[in-house]
Amino acid sequence: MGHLPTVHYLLLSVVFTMATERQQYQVQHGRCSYTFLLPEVEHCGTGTEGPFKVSNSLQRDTPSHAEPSNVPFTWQEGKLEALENLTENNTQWLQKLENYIQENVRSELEEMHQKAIHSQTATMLEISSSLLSHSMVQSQKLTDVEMQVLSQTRRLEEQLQEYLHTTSRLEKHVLRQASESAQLKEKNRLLEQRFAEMEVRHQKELNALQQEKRSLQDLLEWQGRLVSTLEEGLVLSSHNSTQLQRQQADLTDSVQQLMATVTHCNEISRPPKDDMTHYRDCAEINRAGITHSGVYNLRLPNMPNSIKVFCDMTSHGGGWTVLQHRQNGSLDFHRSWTEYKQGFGDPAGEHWMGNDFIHTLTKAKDFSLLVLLQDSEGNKAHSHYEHFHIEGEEKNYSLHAHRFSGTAGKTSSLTRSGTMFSTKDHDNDFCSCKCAQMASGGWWFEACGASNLNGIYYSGHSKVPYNGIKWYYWKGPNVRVSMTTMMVRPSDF
Ligand SMILES: [Ca+2]
Repeated sequence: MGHLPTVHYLLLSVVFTMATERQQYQVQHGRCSYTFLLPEVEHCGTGTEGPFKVSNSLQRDTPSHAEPSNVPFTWQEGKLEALENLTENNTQWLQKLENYIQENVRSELEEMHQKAIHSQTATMLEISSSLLSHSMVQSQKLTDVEMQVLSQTRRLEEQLQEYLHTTSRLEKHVLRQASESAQLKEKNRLLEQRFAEMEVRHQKELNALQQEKRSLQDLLEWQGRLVSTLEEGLVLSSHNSTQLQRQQADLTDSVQQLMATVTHCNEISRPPKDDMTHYRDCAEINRAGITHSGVYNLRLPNMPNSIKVFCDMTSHGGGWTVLQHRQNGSLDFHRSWTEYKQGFGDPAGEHWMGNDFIHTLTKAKDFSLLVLLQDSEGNKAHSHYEHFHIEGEEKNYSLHAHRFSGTAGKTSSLTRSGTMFSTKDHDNDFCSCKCAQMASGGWWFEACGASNLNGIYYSGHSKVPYNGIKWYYWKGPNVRVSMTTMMVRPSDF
């Protein structure tokens, strides 16, 4: 219905054009123009053919003022009829025009409608596209959210699995703990039972021990009484022992007096040739023509008694008085100061002459010392000192030996001059220790020195210990010495 004003406007425009032009009509509608040709009236000629002019102008309801009012009715009727026909034609034409216009308008409307539809469609498409893109974005977001949800779900599932696993483990642990707890309870019960049994047993034992203790106390009291009795007996025995010791001392004195008497008788009854006992050393005996090695008596100056010595008449020219000799280890050399002072052993075998005799012998004149050695393999060597003597007991038998030579080492193994003699009960060495106890035997120990011919005699093939016989610079500390001899002879022999 909104198109009706437009149609009226078109009609007015058509009317206006028809009034201005003849036979050809043009309608302008927007950018389009429409041209129409109207049919000519057959019975109406041009102005020259009659007094009535027929034009294609619009029908007028009122007659023109120029026309005369005295025109005959027939002609007027004819004219009216022609006008009616014309009007009818025009009306038809207008109807056609209207139809045409309506048709065109409809097509326009349709076109507009189509355009509107297109526009709306485009808009809709645009909206759809926008919606689609929006939908895609939303879909992407949804996908992301879905992925996140899936990830979360997966993680939760994993955590759930882990929790389940942990729970299972904990359940097992709890079960195991419960089992162990039950076992422990059982053990505890057994232990308590055993403890109760032991307590009973210990109580019984304790009772028995207490009874035993009482018995022992009784026994102890009885033993105490017995000890007192024994002590009294011991005092009596000691008194008897003292008496016995006195009797022994008296007997010893008697024996010594008898021996002195016997010795005196022997000296009185001995023939004059026994005056050899007055030789002061073996060199004198040798000089006297006796060249057989053996035991001889010497009488040293200022010595009350003679002394038996061994004279070596063969080695190194003979005439040697032997001070010390070892050959088989049969004699113990770990002796006291007094024993070394007086001498010990048998001159025919292993012996020590005695420090007092050595001092007396070597102080009388200038002596030389010869040391003979032999190892377990039979190898022999010697060390010689041109000058040798020892001092008296007041100077602890200090050693003096000079002018060394020989085959038992290029260096002297004997300690330097001035070294004092030490025994296990007299420590005169230069060591904070006690060399005589460590190294064994009596010797001129320095600290403790390179020699000790009075050490322990070791046989066999094992390594020689520190307390063995030692002459260090001969073959070192490990040589096994099987024979030693120390002997002196006047330097001028
Ligand atoms: Ca010492």
